[in-house]
Amino acid sequence: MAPGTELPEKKLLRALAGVETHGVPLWMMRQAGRYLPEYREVRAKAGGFLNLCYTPELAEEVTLQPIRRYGFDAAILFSDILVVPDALGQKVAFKEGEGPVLEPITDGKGLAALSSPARVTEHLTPVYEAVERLSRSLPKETALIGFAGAPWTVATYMVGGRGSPDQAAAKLWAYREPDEFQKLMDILVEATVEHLSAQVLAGAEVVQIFDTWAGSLPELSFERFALRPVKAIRELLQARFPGLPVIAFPRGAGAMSVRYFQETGVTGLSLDTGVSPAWAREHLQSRGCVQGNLDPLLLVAGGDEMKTQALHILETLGEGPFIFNLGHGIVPQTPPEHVGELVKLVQEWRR
Ligand code: 1CP
Repeated sequence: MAPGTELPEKKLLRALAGVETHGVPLWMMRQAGRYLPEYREVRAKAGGFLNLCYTPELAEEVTLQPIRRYGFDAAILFSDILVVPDALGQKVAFKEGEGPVLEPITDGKGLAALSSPARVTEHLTPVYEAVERLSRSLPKETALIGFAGAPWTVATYMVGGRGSPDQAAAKLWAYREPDEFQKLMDILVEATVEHLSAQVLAGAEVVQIFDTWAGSLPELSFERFALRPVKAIRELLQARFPGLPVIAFPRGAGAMSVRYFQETGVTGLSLDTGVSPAWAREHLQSRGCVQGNLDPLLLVAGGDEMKTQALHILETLGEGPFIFNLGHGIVPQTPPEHVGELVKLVQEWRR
């Protein structure tokens, strides 16, 4: 935080600034979505997932739904990481029951056909309008999180054309022609900085960078394609917005998280379920705020097992700086009442 800046009041922003929070701030990745009946209703009306993302009133409404139900400390803009390839001119479709499908880009010719990364924000104005609406409609204690995918993770979808268990198409391109693949990274760094900057200008107070597939890269590639692009994005953003809190989620990074946190210089690190809380306390929390990391399937199971494991996380990391979250997104089969029980447990912990 810049010298002379006043301490923030919102609990989530206080945790990120490393100051006392009076209770643990809490939100959940994918807190808006198919597990909520009110989401499914809006989604059915919207006629297509991208339509939902690009209709400001509807994106605002589904962002607010989990806040109304549970009073989370943060709202995350309802959108998707794949709006960036869409804005770059790649064909992106969300097929019912199949997930996202893109027309794959596999060579320099495909890259040359993309539109300018400096201009992605022109296509994405409805997204920023949703952010503006939210910054007016959210309760005053709720922080607003903007987000984007990290270049590596977005590239896995752009190159593979869909989600894949091994990210083979992107990896093979990166291994065979690292310099050409780097051009895709450079395009995505620039596009991501523009996209996140526009969200901040519209009212986002924090940004989160999702690197869902970071953990599939071996060390040298992790350094080049996961760590370095996120470091560049963080630096460029904070040059424009000094003190802006940036959270990164390098899923599966394991022991490489230590260097990643240090070298990217991000404000907060979101931990996946595989990270030991005690290890994170020792190696990560001294460097800044950590966030995580309950298994989303514990939220499906509920009951004593969910409570015991949530308390284990709270007892280990709860002194802070800490934000309670899941280790990955809420899954559609989650009973909404289990979310309510977990929220109550976190809110009542040591208060
Ligand atoms: O039909 C539907 O309703 C579509 C399901 C859905 C939803 C609710 C998709 C398609 N995206 C989203 C919203 C979304 N995606 C958010 C909203 C905010 C919130 O958290 O409430 C966010 C932050 C994302 C981010 C996202 N999209 C990631 C990174 C985080 C993660 O979960 O790993 C990734 C990898 C995507 C791609 C994507 N979009 C949708 C799906 C089903 C997928 C995954 C595809 C796959 O690899 O199988």
